[in-house]
Amino acid sequence: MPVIAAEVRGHSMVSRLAIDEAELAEVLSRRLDAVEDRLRECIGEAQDAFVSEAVGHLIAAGGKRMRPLLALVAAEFGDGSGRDGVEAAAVSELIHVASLYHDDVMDNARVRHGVPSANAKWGNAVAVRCGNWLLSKAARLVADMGPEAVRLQAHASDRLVEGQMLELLGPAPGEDRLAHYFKVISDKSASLLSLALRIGAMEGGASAETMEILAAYGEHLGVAFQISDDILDITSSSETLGKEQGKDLAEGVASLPVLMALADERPHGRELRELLESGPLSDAMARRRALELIRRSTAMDDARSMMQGRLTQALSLVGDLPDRPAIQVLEGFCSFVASRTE
Ligand code: GRG
Repeated sequence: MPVIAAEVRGHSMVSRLAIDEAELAEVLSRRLDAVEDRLRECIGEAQDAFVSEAVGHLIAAGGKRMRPLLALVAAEFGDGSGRDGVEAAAVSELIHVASLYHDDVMDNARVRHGVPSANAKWGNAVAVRCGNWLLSKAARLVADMGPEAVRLQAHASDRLVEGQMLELLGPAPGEDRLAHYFKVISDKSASLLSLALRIGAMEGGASAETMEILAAYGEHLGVAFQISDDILDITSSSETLGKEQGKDLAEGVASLPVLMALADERPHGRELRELLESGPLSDAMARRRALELIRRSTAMDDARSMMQGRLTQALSLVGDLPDRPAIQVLEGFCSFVASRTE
């Protein structure tokens, strides 16, 4: 497997969340190391050196490891008789990375985590099979976690794939576009954050009630996180993103900032409507103009306040959890998401 990116080795999320309790930060960092070992072990199980390299490509290239950290934090809400959440963490990252391989094929993305995407390096056929390999590996790990974990993982994978399909299809005639957007992002993004928390809590031996609260927190956090990603797609440069900017516009996908800008009654909104009526913006000049119109409208503020609303809902759930030091990490995740678009 290639050299692991510094972002992963340095546990960037643990540092970014500025966890006050040194002991908790240390435990989580140690467990994240164990997750990396587990992921490497999984990749090493490939029967062929090329398969191992290809499926390890995006795992090594970087990523924040948000889902693994959420699973580990959720395990902290157990009754003390459970396990550390490392297996749940590895499962959630395998599924996440599988979805990135597929996503890059669908978007014809050339770059991911600042390195050539698998499809750019080896073609679509290899990239799709890498995604399938990783998803299957996750299923094998989950099979050893018991039937309830299998049921939860199947449900989340189902939502992931269907969310992506719904995004591709766009809203049905007459369907509310905003409702469609929220359905898509709940399914394609929030479902996996929620799963990570749920199976992490299960592995840690948390009560059914705690699991439900953590899963609901994950749904809100996941929706807010995807909104922040959609805002960054408009506001950040391709260099900062580590992938192409304005991806949604190029594909004709109306993300929340776009939907908000389209509703703007001022001349900006009218010009944007005219531009987007012509279909996906494959022309770079038209895309630049659309990005400028969206940035100048009230859309960014509207999108940010909807994101904040979901973070407030996530935070209110945290108050219902058993009082553990890990609570501050869940609060930290909310601050992190809010700060991404400041
Ligand atoms: C094969 C599991 C599978 C799914 C196929 C392609 C697809 C269906 C789903 C894609 C869903 C997708 C890419 C949603 C976006 C989720 C998202 C916000 C990704 C970025 O997450 P970060 O920022 O990623 O946590 P890093 O780069 O940090 O790992």
